[in-house]
Amino acid sequence: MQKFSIWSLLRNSVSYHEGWQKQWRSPEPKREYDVVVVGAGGHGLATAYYLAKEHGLRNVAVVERGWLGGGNTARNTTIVRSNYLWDEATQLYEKSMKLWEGLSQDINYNVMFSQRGVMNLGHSLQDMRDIQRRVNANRLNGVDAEVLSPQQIQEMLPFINLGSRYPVLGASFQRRAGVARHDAVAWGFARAADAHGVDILQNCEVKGIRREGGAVVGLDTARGFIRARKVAIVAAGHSSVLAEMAGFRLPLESHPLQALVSEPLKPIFPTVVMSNAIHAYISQSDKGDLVIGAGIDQYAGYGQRGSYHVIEGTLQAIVELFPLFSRVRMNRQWGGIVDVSPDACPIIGLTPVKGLYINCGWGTGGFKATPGSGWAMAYTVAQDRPHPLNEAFSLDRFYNGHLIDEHGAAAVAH
Ligand code: FAD
Ligand code: PYC
Repeated sequence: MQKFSIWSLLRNSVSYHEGWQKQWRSPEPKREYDVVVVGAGGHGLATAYYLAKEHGLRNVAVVERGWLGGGNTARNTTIVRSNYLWDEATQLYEKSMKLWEGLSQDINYNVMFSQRGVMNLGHSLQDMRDIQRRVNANRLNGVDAEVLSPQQIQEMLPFINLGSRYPVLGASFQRRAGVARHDAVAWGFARAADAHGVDILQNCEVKGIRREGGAVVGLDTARGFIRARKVAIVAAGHSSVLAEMAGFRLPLESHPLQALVSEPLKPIFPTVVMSNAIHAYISQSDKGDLVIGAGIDQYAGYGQRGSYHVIEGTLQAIVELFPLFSRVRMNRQWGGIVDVSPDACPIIGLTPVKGLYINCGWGTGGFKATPGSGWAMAYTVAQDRPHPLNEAFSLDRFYNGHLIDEHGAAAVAH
């Protein structure tokens, strides 16, 4: 694999950047793989990468119905944090945070991880009690967290309106949290997985999952039948569709979730601000756009678009908090399909079909988990059992009642 470094950049700059190799191959599908991962979003690509890197599995393919990274991975607002409430969730997201901190070096690809901090605003006394409790829980788990007073918030954001219809009484703040560049995450994992021999098969929709004697044997795809010893479903908003192909059901609802970006502005917004209570969050990309997101559309659906009344409510809230932005023009809007579980936590583990594994239910918050999710999923597939980090996130919890209710820390209303 061609290495990115200051020297390779310099070398290529004098030859008009014509010497760069393709970042990954586009091979024909083999007849058979040890593992096929369904879904080339960040989570699927990370799973394949860690299967190869950590577990030495090289006969691996990732099959994708469209283009790699074209699902939620390329549609999200890129917030990365690990300030969840419950021990199980905090440890999983914190594992991911640690991987983020070394990711660009590990995969030799700049994912532009920027630890500019994430603020979760409190607008009522109950919000502030919840914030105190979550900050305490985070600290007990060794995760950095602090409570900011309104004055401290105003020092960071002098133009915030603390006394609007949504009074700001304080916030939780995680300094190690921030944002990363979503496309780069998909491309970086794809390139690193490909370098380990993983075949990435785009335009290869899975249309059926073949089983024999209760075990998976392969996939019917748009590019023919592919035999597989093991299959990992990592298909986000379409997880239920794939589970149905394998004859079991998932406790998930698929909903549209949307975001929008403004025209580019000079750097003005130094951190990330989220408000669960008013369903709005905002940051500024390195290009200068304000990146703004909303809560989910309440109806279930597979249309990758959002609706106007949600945009209107979100922008109303943003302008109340930041009147300065009232004349900024919005440039683009889009939606993704998120797979929401009843306790706002993911499912990572075994399924009722032998050799078939599932990673889904990340809902509105899976981007931050991309490396950790791939790492835990790779372990689960390679060892045929969950890692202690994802043991609590099995499908069984919906039968035995050991739910991990993270609605409060999900930070986006659903
Ligand atoms: P995806 O990237 O959706 O990958 C799944 C892939 O499976 C897709 O490429 C799809 O085409 C493929 N697939 C589906 N069916 C098939 C099939 N039959 N055959 C083959 N391939 C198939 N999370 C955060 O942590 N922070 C945020 O700030 C944040 N903001 C968000 C904002 C928006 C607007 C949205 C929509 C989501 C946001 N999320 C955020 C959530 C996050 O984007 C997702 O949880 C995460 O990207 C899921 O990653 P993934 O790789 O599992 O999914
Ligand atoms: O989980 O932090 C999050 C998030 C932000 C926007 C959407 N999800």
